[in-house]
Amino acid sequence: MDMPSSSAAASAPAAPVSGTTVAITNFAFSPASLTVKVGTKVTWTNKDGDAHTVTSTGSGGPLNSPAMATNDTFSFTFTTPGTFNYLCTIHPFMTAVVTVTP
Ligand SMILES: [Cu+2]
Repeated sequence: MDMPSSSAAASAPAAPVSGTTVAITNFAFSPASLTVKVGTKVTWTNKDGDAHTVTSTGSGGPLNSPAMATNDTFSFTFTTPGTFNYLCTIHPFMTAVVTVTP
């Protein structure tokens, strides 16, 4: 679990799929498909100038963020395995999925 602590320039858009962060940028979730193990805390960060939400598709889903302003974050810890589809309720064309494995 070595984490580079250097503050060296992060100019490359490195987005490891194994990470637990999702960026919201250019009206899209990145990565749009994230796989994590159960118990993982996933954090979304709104990098856009527009507000977005992280909201489970359909009813009764666990994801239900408030509208996130620029640079706001929203975190959720997935405690059950499954496939969790979500979208931005303000821009419903923004869809993505988190797959939680046992
Ligand atoms: Cu949005």
